[in-house]
Amino acid sequence: MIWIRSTCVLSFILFCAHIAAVSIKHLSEGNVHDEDFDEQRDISEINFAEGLDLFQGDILLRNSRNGLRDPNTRWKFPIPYILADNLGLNAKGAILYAFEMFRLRSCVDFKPYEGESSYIIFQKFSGCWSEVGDQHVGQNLSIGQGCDYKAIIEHEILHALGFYHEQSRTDRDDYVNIWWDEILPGFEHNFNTYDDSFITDLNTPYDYESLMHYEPFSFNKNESAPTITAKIPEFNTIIGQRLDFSATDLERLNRMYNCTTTHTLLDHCAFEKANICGMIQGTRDDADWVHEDSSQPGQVDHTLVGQCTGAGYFMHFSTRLGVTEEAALLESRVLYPKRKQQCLQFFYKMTGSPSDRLVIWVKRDDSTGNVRKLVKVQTFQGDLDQNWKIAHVTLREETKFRYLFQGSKGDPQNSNGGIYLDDITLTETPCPTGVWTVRNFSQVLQSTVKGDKLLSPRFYNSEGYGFGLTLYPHGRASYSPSGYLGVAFHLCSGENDAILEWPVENRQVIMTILDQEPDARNRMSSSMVFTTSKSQTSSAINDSVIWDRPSIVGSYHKDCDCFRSIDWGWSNFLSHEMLKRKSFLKNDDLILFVDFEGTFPDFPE
Ligand SMILES: *[C@@H]1O[C@H](CO)[C@@H](O)[C@H](O)[C@H]1NC(C)=O
Ligand SMILES: *[C@@H]1O[C@H](CO)[C@@H](O)[C@H](O)[C@H]1NC(C)=O
Ligand SMILES: *[C@@H]1O[C@H](CO)[C@@H](O)[C@H](O)[C@H]1NC(C)=O
Ligand SMILES: *[C@@H]1O[C@H](CO)[C@@H](O)[C@H](O)[C@H]1NC(C)=O
Ligand SMILES: *[C@@H]1O[C@H](CO)[C@@H](O)[C@H](O)[C@H]1NC(C)=O
Ligand SMILES: [Ca+2]
Ligand SMILES: [Ca+2]
Ligand SMILES: [Zn+2]
Repeated sequence: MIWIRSTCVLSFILFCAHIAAVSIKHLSEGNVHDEDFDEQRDISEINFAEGLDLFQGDILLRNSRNGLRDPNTRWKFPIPYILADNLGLNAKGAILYAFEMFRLRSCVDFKPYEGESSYIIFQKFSGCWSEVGDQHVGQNLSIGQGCDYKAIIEHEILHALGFYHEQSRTDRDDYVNIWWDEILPGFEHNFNTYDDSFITDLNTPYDYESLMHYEPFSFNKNESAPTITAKIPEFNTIIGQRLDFSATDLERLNRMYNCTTTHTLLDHCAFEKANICGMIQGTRDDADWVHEDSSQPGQVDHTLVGQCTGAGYFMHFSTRLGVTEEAALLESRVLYPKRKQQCLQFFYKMTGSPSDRLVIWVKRDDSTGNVRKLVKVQTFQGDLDQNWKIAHVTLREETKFRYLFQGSKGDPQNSNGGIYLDDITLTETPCPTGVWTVRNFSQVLQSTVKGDKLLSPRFYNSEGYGFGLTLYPHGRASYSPSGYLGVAFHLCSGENDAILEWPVENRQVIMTILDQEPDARNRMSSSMVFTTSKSQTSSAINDSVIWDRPSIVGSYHKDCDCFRSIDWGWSNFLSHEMLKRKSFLKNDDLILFVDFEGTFPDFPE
C-alpha cells in the first residue's frame, strides 16, 4: 500500500493538511467486528418509535395556535437558553455546535439564561420536538434519545424560531403528492396544510431542499412505500435532507428576523466582482496581484469549477518574470473581530518555482488607532502541484485588523507559473484540526466496492492524542442499504501515548464532509458529532473500552506505522446522490475535517 502525502509546509502541531492519493484497502485482516456504527434516523421515525403523537410529528401546541404571521411570537436576540441536567454530554455538545451554525449564517444568537421571562430549556424527554415561536413563558425543547444530531437540533430550533414544516405550506399540493392511503391510520393530521392567513412563505418558492421538509417515508405503514413524493421526481432523493439549512431556509430566517449580518462570518471573497471585495493592492511593493478570469487555456477558477468552464475569477501573481524576492501584497479591508480567534480558509495553488512563497500576515492597531503593525503568521512554499488546495490559518486578533497575502518570487528564471488565490472565508471559529483531501474521488467510487475503505493520515489534537478517519466509499460490508458514503473515527497510537490518560473519554468528535460552495453561509456540509464514553466497548476486544490505548486495543497498520483503534461512525454519513448534487466534489476532491477536543467545546462568547 502506498500513501503519497504532501509534506507539511509548516510544522504546525495542531494542523496539517494532507492530500492522499487513491489507495484502497481491502478488508483482509479478517476482523469481523472491526467497527461500531450508528445510524441517523429521522425525527418522525424517532418520535413514532417513542409512541408520541404530536401535532405534525414534532410540534408541541399550546392552547392557541400562533402562526408565522404573528409578530408576538418573534424572539429577541440573544435567546436565553438552559441545557437541562438530563441531557447527555453529547447532546449538550451537539446543541452548542448547532448554535454555532446559526451564528455563522444569521443574526440569531443564544446566551445562558439569567432569569428572563422568555427562554428555551433543552431537555432530554422522549423524542425530538419543539413549540413554535416565542411563548413568552419559557418553553421546553426536547432533544431525546437519537435526536442529538446537528441537523435535527437545527430543525427543532427553527420550529422554536417560528417555522412550520415545508410541506404544510398552503400551496404544497402544487409541488408534492401526498399518498393518503399509505399513511398510518390516525396519523393523517401530520400532513395538514395551513391557510395563508396563518402562515406566510415570506415570498419564497417551495423548497424541496428545506431542512423543514418531511422525508418521503414519514408516517408510512408499508416500509417500502412513500407517503410524500416530489412532483419533480429528481427531488425525491432530496426531500427530508438532514445535512444543514438550505439557502431558502436561511433566506426566510433572515427575512423573518431582519438579519443584516451574521455573528461569526467576518469576510468572504470569491473574487467574482471587479471590486475584489474591498481588498487593496499594496503600493510599496514591486508588483500587483492580477484579477484574472479563467478564459485562458489551462486556467481554472475555483468558485465555479464544474459549473461553467472558462468562467469565474481569481487572483494571480505570476512568478515567471522579474527578479528573485519581488513581491506583491493583497490586503483586506479593516475588520472588527468580536472573539479572540479566527480561521482564515482559502483555496490556493502554487504552480511556479518550489522556492516561491505565499506569506500570510496581519496588520494590527499600532496603538494610535492606525492598522499598520505587521505580524507574520504563516508561510506556504511552492510545490508545483497544479491543483487547487484548501488551506487554513489560525489568527488570534482581538481588535481591528487586516489580513494580507504576500506573493514572493523564488526563482523567476525557472518558474513557469505563479500563485493563485480564490474562495476566501474568514470566520470567528476555530480551524479544523485534521484536514484530509481525497483526490480523484469519482475514480475512487468506480474502483471500490462495498466494504472497501481508505484511511486518513494520523492527526494530533491539542492534548497530543493521535486520531484518524476511515472512509467507506460504498459503506460497510455489513450495512445493507446501498448508495452511501460511510465515515468513521478511530484513535491512532502516537508519540505522546505514554503520558496521556487512557481510556480517553468525554471528548467531542466532529466529522465533516465539506460542501465546497464558496459562500460559507450556503454550505450544506455533512457533519456528525459524538462524544467518547467508557460505555463504548466492543466484543472484538474482549469488551474493552474502544478508546483505550491503541497499542493495546488497536491493530497495527503499516501506512502510518501505528496502531489504529476500532472504527466508530456512520454508514449513512452522506448519500451518493447528495455527493453529486452539492459542491462536495469540486475538482473531484473530497475534503473531510475532523476534530477531537475537550469535554465541552468552549466557544468564545
Ligand atoms: C487523478 O487522475 C489524474 C488523471 O486521471 C491523474 O493524472 C492523477 O495523477 C490522479 N491523481 C491522484 C492524486 O491520484
Ligand atoms: C417542561 O416540561 C416539564 C415536564 O412536562 C414541565 O413540568 C415544565 O413546566 C415545562 N417547562 C416549561 C418551561 O414549559
Ligand atoms: C408495500 O409496498 C411495496 C412497494 O410499493 C409493494 O410491492 C407491497 O405489495 C406493499 N406491501 C403491502 C403489505 O402492502
Ligand atoms: C422587521 O422589520 C419590519 C419592518 O421594519 C418590522 O415591522 C418588524 O417588526 C421587524 N421584525 C423583527 C423581528 O424585528
Ligand atoms: C481476548 O481474550 C482472549 C481469551 O481470553 C485472548 O486470547 C485474546 O488475546 C484477548 N484479546 C484481546 C484483544 O485482549
Ligand atoms: Ca502592489
Ligand atoms: Ca473565483
Ligand atoms: Zn419538525
